[in-house]
Amino acid sequence: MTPARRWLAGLLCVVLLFPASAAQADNPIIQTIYTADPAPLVHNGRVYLYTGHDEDGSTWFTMNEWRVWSSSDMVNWTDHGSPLRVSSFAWARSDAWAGQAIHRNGKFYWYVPTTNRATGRMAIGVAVADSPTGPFRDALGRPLVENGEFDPTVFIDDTGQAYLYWGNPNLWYVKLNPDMISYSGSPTQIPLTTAGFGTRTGDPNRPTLFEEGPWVYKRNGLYYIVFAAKCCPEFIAYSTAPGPTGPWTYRGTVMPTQGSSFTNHPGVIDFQGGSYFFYHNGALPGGGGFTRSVAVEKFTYGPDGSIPTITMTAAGAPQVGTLNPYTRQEAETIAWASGVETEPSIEGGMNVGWIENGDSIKVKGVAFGAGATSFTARVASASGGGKIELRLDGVNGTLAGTCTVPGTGGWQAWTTVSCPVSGATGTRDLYLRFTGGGGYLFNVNWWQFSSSTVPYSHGP
Ligand SMILES: [Ca+2]
Ligand SMILES: [Ca+2]
Repeated sequence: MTPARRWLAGLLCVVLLFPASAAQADNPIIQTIYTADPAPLVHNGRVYLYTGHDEDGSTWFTMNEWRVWSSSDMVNWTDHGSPLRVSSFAWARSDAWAGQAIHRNGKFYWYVPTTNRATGRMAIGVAVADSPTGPFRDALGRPLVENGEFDPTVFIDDTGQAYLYWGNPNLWYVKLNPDMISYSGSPTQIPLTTAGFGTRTGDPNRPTLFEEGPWVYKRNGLYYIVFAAKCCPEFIAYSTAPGPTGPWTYRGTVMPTQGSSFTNHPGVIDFQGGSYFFYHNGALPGGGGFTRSVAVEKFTYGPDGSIPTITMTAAGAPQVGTLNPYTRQEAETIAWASGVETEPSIEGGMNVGWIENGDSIKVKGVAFGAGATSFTARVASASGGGKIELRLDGVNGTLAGTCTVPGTGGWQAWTTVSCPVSGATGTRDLYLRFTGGGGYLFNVNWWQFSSSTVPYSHGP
């Protein structure tokens, strides 16, 4: 943990002392690190969210790795760590900037801009994996395409033809081959006309609003390009077209300049009947233009396919469904974290760590039903351990149980602890509140409630 991170953790604790604001806040959706450049992907009933990672205390775009998160309900997000980093590309030097992943033929292709060590220019690499959470490997051992521009977005049309778009200051595309790691033809510019991309005043070199960060998709027969507009600060705008390469018509603002980051980056999906807009801002403590955080809002398209103007909120998107506490849930599945961080676990996946007295994790919309009777957690501690308080509806809410965590002889020396639970009924927000002495107390890998209720029985 860096001093800056410790400072951030402390500030997050302070934020939670103001329950009026904290109780409703689920945006930004990641609190354990700074994240940027969201790229959501819907696959098999989950949203996989690919992001960059702004290092703590950055004063430039200091970004060494990409990260993956996922959710089935848009509010509780599981941390899948970093399955791709600059060092995954032997030819890359630095700059894990804004990419996007897509699924095709059972594989996941992640297009990312990074700086080519040999040329010193931004290039676009492609990584491939068998799972949306990786591990990803460099598919080519060289850039897929390189012209010094960046911010790739990828799209597969109904015809099966795939397109890769990217660019700043220009806007380029190539037609990807079905293997998704090669292309036919040459990189081609999309003409940046004011009719297509709006009018920018005051910069004769850039007459249109298009700046960077394109996000291309098709919905109800209409092609969309959502992009970061103007600079700086940026806002988010969009254009539409009857085909994948145009001609584009400028349609206006998606999100005004807001949120104390001078950049922004769009990601748009439909999920479980709703439409969602991902973006980033500087809303976390210590946040700003180089310490950004990914957030999300739900929206509804107009009857003509128009995107409404969307405002950043601290509340974020409503929950889709509920979370089942009677199956194993990862400790790193989090609606709001205060004071904790995550790390890879020797048992696979990630675990929560850096837990100190008073830290907490909120899990939203937990469906206890008729009532839980016990709680089990997978824990490890190189110190003397501590306690997990199970609080309902708020970090200081009703105490439904307390589990004691012993020292286990190591931060990755895992054991399972259980404790009785009472009063956990219905659908409630669950807070895991950690207490103990000084220093780091213990790590948590996963947890699960159980109920003595006979399944499928009704009545007393
Ligand atoms: Ca802590
Ligand atoms: Ca875990």
